[in-house]
Amino acid sequence: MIKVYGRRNSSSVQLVMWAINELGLDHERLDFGHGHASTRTDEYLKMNPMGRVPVIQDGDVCMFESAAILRYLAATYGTDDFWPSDPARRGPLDTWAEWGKGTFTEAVLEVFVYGVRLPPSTRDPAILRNATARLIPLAEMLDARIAEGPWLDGDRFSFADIACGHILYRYFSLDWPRPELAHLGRYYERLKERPAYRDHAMVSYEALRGTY
Ligand SMILES: N[C@@H](CCC(=O)N[C@@H](CS)C(=O)NCC(=O)O)C(=O)O
Repeated sequence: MIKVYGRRNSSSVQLVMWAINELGLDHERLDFGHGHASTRTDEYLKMNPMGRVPVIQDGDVCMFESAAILRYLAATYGTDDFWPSDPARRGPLDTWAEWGKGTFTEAVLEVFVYGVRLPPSTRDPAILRNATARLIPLAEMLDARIAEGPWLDGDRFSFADIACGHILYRYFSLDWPRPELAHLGRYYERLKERPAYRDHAMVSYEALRGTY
């Protein structure tokens, strides 16, 4: 049984929960982090000295950093489609996983912080203009990359789709001047057909409004 420490409305927790459910793993999630149990106790800080969510415990394995957790789960429990054993196939996919969880997600989160976390009185439109200028070219890159599809590894759904796709709920549900990108739109529609995505990545962020 895998234990996940982290609140459902954290995008990093969503990445891990989507992976666990996509892989059909036995698990229990405990509400920790903003508005829930504290991540600042000695006990929690022993698991993650950053005091952030998520953390997982799987037997003797205790880990933080959602992208590392995704790779651990994929390598331990994934099929060869989900986590290719051939480095020549996995490496280029991992490039997109790294880019998706790092560069792309960080840019989406700038728009998220502006539109959701900041109280309206502190929203400077220049923040949104800068965030949009950063995000649009990245979204265009993902649109071009997924044009062949249906998944980042062609017909095979993999860990890289989770790293890139987990943040698309926020990308598509936030109110911002989103460009019309047909391939990316269709990719999101395909993700929404996956029950584990609907249940664990499409999670309301209403409780986070104005909490910065
Ligand atoms: N790079 C880390 C980021 C962890 C992180 O910043 N988590 C946020 C939520 S997405 C957090 O812990 N926020 C404070 C809290 O919930 O108490 C990861 O991917 O796991």
